[in-house]
Amino acid sequence: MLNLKTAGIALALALSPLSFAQAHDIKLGEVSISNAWTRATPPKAKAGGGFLTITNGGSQAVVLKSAASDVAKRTEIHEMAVTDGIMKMREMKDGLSIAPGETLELKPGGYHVMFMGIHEAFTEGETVSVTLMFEPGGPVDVQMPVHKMGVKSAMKHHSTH
Ligand SMILES: [Cu+2]
Repeated sequence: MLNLKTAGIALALALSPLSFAQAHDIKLGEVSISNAWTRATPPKAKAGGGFLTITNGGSQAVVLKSAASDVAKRTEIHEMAVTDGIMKMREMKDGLSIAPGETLELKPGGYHVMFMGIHEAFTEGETVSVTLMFEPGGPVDVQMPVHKMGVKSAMKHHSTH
């Protein structure tokens, strides 16, 4: 005879979801990609930024060479930095190199994926698809959930999940 109380606990464990961080992690060989996100844009916006965390668990450097997406005319890898007191963005033409053992966070105010000439505004709750080209490693498709307009981090904004 099955003990119903025990069966109930077993079922609850079986149904408990993976943590979201784990569910969103993407493995590309020794490289893992996590916490990919973007944020909503004003209706007439021409551009949007994409963010993610890249961890290189391997023994050689990997380079995020480029990015591509159907949502924009051009998709570039950018750096945002203060030069002579002015916040400026520039394209990282050679890509972003991630040393062995290094974790690099692309985030507002720093490195980011730049969607230029977006065809439609990004709407909170939707998802933006982007293909990232790593060397070595090749292309990997990443889904970026669209968070609230103006948020600085995806971490404080998990209520919609
Ligand atoms: Cu930019």
